[in-house]
Amino acid sequence: MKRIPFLDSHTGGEPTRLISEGFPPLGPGTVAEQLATLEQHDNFRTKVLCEPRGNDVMVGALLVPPADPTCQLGVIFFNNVGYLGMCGHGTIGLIASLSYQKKIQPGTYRIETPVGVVEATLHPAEADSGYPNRVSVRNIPAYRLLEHIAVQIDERTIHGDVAWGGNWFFLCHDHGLEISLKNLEQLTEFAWRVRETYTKMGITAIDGHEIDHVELFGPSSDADSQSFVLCPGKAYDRSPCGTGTSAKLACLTADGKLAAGQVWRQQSIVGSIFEGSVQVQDGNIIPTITGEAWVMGEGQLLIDERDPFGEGIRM
Ligand code: PYC
Repeated sequence: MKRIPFLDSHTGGEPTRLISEGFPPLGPGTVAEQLATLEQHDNFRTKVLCEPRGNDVMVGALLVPPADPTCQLGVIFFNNVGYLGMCGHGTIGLIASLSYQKKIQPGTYRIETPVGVVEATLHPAEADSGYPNRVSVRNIPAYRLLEHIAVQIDERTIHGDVAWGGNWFFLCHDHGLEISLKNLEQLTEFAWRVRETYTKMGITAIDGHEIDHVELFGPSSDADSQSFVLCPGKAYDRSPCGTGTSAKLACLTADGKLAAGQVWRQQSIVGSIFEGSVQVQDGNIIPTITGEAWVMGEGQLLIDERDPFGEGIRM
């Protein structure tokens, strides 16, 4: 029987499963190179994250050694269908989990990800209120690649921007749907059709990369905006999506609707809120996202060689 320790947290409702040991040897390279090696052992991802041990909503965070000497941590994020570039809610979950484990103290940590270095600041907890769990993530630069792309869905034409925030997003406002949990099925099917349609139209990000996250925005009475975010494996993000909020901030900045340092509050479909702002440095838009994560489970995954579903159920 193989045992893999895990620590589960959620950030604004979106789960992160932290795994710090028990994974295949990934070599001494950069985190991007370690990810390339991990992809050759993809059954590790399906074992620890897919059903029956995990589920479609969960994001895995594999803690790996950084190659960049300025970084204290390295991380590879993955989900039910593959690997992420960066993950905002996952970074908040990672740092709050390490704080719960007393492996880190309040302060700023540089983290190497496959798409660049991010900085996470663990804020001190209020006196006597438990482990510090409020985290700000200074992301890699975000930018808008394409603006106001028309996509025909049945008789309707909707429009979206394509932007990078550590993953690729199609951001749409004129979808005509209410961003509400009661519309979950409709929002999921609509966002999936939007993704299928622009992909069939040949609209891609840089290097032909699929735009694999869709964000539908609407008004909010508690924040500046509320969003429904559909992730690559068709699960919706319970959090406001850190990389998706970064992409949104890049578009707002490009449109002159958000000044450097101004706070933008993005609400998820379940009601959780991230606070975001940008700095503009040498023409680069650098988003910072703040949120809280809560640990909710720890233990060991048991891998029994005889288990017919021990490798996980693949999508
Ligand atoms: O918070 O960046 C994020 C994220 C990406 C996918 C799910 N959450």
